[in-house]
Amino acid sequence: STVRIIGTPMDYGANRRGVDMGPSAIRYAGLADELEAAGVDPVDTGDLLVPRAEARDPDADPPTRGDAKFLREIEDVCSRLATDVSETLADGAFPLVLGGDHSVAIGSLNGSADDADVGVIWFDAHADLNTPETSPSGNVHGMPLGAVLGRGVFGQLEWAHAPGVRESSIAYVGLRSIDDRERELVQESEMTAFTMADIDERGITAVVEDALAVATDGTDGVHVSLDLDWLDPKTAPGVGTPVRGGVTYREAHAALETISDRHERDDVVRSMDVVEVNPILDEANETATLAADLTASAFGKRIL
Ligand code: DIR
Ligand code: MN
Ligand code: MN
Ligand code: MN
Repeated sequence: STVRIIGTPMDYGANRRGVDMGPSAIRYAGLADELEAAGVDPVDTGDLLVPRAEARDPDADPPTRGDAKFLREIEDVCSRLATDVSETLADGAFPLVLGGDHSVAIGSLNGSADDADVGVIWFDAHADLNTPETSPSGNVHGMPLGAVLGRGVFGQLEWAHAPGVRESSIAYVGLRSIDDRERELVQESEMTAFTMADIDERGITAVVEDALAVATDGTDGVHVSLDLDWLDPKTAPGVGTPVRGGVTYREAHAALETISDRHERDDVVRSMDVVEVNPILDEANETATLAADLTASAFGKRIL
């Protein structure tokens, strides 16, 4: 099967801090070779054009719209990314999106759910369910699920809202950092939220199997979104918003192997993004290397 690698060097959602270099770092870590070794046929389509903020017309509207920073720039990139992702699926290939900050998932999910009902597995320390109305930071990387669900002002933005993604088909795995207002939103929602405490209690494999059950029930396929800050910062230091107490190296591999075991049986996964690798904050590219390894595990790489 063909996996199309789509680099999206966007840093607008994380307030411009170096996460735009993520796609290069993950490629440099050997992603294509790892995927080939896993038995898939990777085709790298290069990077989407992400205009530099420095090139912005100084007379244009200011970069902050309401309480979301760089929302116009993010709209431009995510709209093009959505088209690339849906065309990739129409060609019978698998879209693998390399971020960039997590706002790229607005584009991936709009593309993946363009013509389908899509379940979501969200591997992240954070809930990413804010909207411009609730965000404490104004950073859109804390809002991609709020956006695709059409919450708040996103309900009026067609490029952001993805009606093919239903709340009840979304499962979080590994939550441990939720804003006060977001906590209520998660609790009142129909989403399934597995926190780090659930992983402690039940083990990662059982939790991921349950997440797969949620995301496959009544959908045409699953989108896997992997934010590297899901892992413990000792293992994945190269991220912009590290939170102690994340999953270990082994748990992360077991999680993605569980996804690929299920995919090999039922062909359930249709798209994936790997986001928030920040080479400026990394130590000798180890977080990018981990991102490449985990992605290969998701596509079937095994020890034996
Ligand atoms: C926080 C941080 N919830 C925010 N979000 C992050 O700014 O909305 N998401 N870091 O990945
Ligand atoms: Mn995230
Ligand atoms: Mn995160
Ligand atoms: Mn839309």
